[in-house]
Amino acid sequence: MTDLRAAFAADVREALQRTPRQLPSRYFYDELGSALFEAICRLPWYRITRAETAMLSRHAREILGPLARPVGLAELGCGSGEKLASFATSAAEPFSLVQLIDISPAALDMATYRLAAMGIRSVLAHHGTYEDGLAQAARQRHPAGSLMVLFLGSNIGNFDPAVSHDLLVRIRGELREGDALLLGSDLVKPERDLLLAYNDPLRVTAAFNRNLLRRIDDELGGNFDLDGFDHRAVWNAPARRVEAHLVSLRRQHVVIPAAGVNVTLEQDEPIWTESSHKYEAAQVLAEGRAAGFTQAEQWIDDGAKFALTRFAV
Ligand code: AVJ
Repeated sequence: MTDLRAAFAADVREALQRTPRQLPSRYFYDELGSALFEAICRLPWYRITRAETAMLSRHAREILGPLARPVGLAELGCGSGEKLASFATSAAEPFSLVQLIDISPAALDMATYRLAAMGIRSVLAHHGTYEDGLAQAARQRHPAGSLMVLFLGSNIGNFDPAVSHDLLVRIRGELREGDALLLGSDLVKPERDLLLAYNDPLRVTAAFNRNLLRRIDDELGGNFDLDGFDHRAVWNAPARRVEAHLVSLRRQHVVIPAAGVNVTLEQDEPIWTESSHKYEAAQVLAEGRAAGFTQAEQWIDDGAKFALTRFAV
């Protein structure tokens, strides 16, 4: 068994044994999952990607303004690289080095290809978690100028407050004076908008969620019956997050040989697969400060309710 598959198996086992049962959202992004996420980004009800891409393009020069040249970029969770490409086009200046970090090899290939097609060839791709990729990116940064870490798309929203704080501290710890973090955060908005974004009428998000079971069946020999689960999105107001669940439609036995899992799910029992935290704009600034960043500038899309914040060291 490869290391990656062993880690997948161990994480699935650990999460399914919790109360309530869970599965880790970072495993959504196999090849099919990444393609389904790309489709979600094009749904009219899911506005994050379009809003952020437009802001990155509109404010590129301002965002880069105070950074020492040449600027090197490192994007955590670059996905297909579409946002980075649009940022680079609008920036209209060369970057010393662009580093891509993603958990999905398919996404890294796509992003590298996209940047190469634009003539950006000083690219390093790091396959792995944010923590490992970030450490790699710091080690391999271009010696001159500054480094800007991009953590976009409200990817930070998948983490509980304590974990996201630790991640911001870790990012801050890898940066030097003159460097920056560009953080994309989805803001609190009316519940009906949130539920449409995470339970879309085309059911693409439901497929994205269920694909995690399909992946476990394929890669770990699981016996999940995809028709035996309903996708459910709920707004947890006190915790300020949308939660995605897969609800067991009947009492059923789940066996995943490669993960050593043998459990019984009751009818209506949920498996909690994802949290997408939503923020107040001022809260984002406070969290940056709590992580040790001293300066911040923020751009807000009032229609989509999305914030881009540049934290400087
Ligand atoms: C990529 C984690 C930011 O939480 O909004 C989209 C993933 N899940 N629809 C999010 C997602 C369901 C997305 N992030």
